[in-house]
Amino acid sequence: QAGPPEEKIKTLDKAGVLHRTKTVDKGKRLRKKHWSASWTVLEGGVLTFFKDSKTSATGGLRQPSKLSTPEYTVELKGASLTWAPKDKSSKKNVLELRSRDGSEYLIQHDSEAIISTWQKAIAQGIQELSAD
Ligand code: I3S
Repeated sequence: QAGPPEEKIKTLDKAGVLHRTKTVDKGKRLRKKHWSASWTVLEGGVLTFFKDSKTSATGGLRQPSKLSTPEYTVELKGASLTWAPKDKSSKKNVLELRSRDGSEYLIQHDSEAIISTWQKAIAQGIQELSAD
């Protein structure tokens, strides 16, 4: 028997457009950075970067996977998040996310206020999952 509908709705922590690039794939450093603006969703302990930034906010919040293809999904369990050291990028406000499988991503937004809210939300997600 199905529970009440609210149980099936995953909690959305955060969504928005961020600049991101993958720098390491499962331990293998990628030769080139390809920064792109990407619709990004944090929910249920998973951070998903979609292929583009054009998914509509309203539709994207509800069912992003039906509207746009996820390019990268990062499980926050066992991940770590730090501010990227200056040698990783000349851009400002860059976060470095390392996943448990040894992949690394840089995440950036020109607005310090916006990147700070993502930093807090992702760090909190990581912390909550490590408490399990
Ligand atoms: O680590 P790099 O090589 O300085 O990263 C830059 C390159 O990925 C560059 O691409 P091209 O080599 O095609 O120009 C990007 O346009 C830059 O944004 C990268 O540097 P930053 O410092 O922005 O992450």
